[in-house]
Amino acid sequence: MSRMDQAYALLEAECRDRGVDLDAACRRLAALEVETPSWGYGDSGTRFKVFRQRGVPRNPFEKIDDAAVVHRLTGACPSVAIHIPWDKVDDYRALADHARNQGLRIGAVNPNLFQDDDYMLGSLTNVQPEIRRKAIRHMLECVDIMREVDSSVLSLWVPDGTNYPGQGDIRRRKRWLEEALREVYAALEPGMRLLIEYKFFEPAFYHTDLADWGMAYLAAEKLGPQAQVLVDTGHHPQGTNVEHIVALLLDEGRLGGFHFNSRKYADDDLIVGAIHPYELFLIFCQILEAEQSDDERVASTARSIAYMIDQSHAIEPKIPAMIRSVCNIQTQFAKALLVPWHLLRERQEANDVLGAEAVLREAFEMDVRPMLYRLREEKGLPADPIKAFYESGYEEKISERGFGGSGW
Ligand code: PSV
Ligand code: MN
Ligand code: MN
Repeated sequence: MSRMDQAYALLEAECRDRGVDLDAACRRLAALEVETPSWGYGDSGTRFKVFRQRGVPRNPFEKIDDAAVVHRLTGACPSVAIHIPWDKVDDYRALADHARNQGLRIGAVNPNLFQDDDYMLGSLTNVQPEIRRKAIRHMLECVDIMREVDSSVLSLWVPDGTNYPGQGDIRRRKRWLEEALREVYAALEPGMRLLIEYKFFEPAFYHTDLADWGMAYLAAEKLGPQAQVLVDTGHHPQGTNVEHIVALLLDEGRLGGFHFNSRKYADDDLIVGAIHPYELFLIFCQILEAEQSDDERVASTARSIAYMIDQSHAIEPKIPAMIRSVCNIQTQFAKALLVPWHLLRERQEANDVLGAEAVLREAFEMDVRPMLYRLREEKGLPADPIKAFYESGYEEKISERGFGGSGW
């Protein structure tokens, strides 16, 4: 028996003692799909500097090539999100075909309401009607692109806000936003979803029109069932209990998706799971518990979550950083799969404070590497995807692209 098989057998025995079916957990892990963002493959940075790296994609087609490499090595990333106009092309069907030929599909389409000069004082909430119209037109164009690339997710982040008290009329802006979203929502086809993201500050510093989950939830609730909330893990004030937000949105059937990344201070967009792995684990605990809910609405909401990475690499080598994020997600997801829910419930009902806490913590403390190795072996994937990337020669190959590819 190999060392890994022995480790798997040990983990299996430990799981059996805790009433957890390890093979079932492995099957669920194998089905986990995580979308990677096209902008994570290009050069991006901070407001101080964008450092150019050799070999980054020069166009959206090459971003897809890099996303395909991540999928080939991890087996977990069959879709890639695009951002318009960063990924503007003449022929979106050709872009979708290019993805398909490499075993990928185009996932979420992200409109960009923050880089046009006209949007300096707001896009969908601008006091000037013609600028609001321009922003709405851009979003409708994104719905057309969704049709062409066969995407079902329109992922919206509204950067609008003000820097000073009195600069804008908060209530008028709220109504303009609602009006705009109603028009966009009406253009969605059945099966398409509008995922509404929120962020508490930046680029605006005094007030942001969609600042938190409650505002995004309210907007979604007013629009209808095809609108849901998107939780970007980096978009909350320090100390926010993100898993609580996740639980609440799940219970209301309004959790649509995630943008995973890590933050230490603000919207840092670092490698997923690099800073607060326990938080990521606890988020997955809420989701996996909800997947088994007797309430079919809650269970199906949990099963339909769009798991996406939203990372932007200033100093990291792009492809290995993306693979690291995917592996970290798989690790925390695997740990959450090892929670014995019956035992947790038992201890909660007995008001066993420490015992209940221990059930979660002990799952987090388990070494799930045998699960990950088993999964990769069964799918014919390399045991160490990052090592395999460096050995593949792909880095040398793309260095021929030279410098100058931009994520933004
Ligand atoms: C905004 O900070 C954000 O998280 C949104 O999701 C954007 O689409 C993404 O970053 C890329 O700018
Ligand atoms: Mn985001
Ligand atoms: Mn962000």
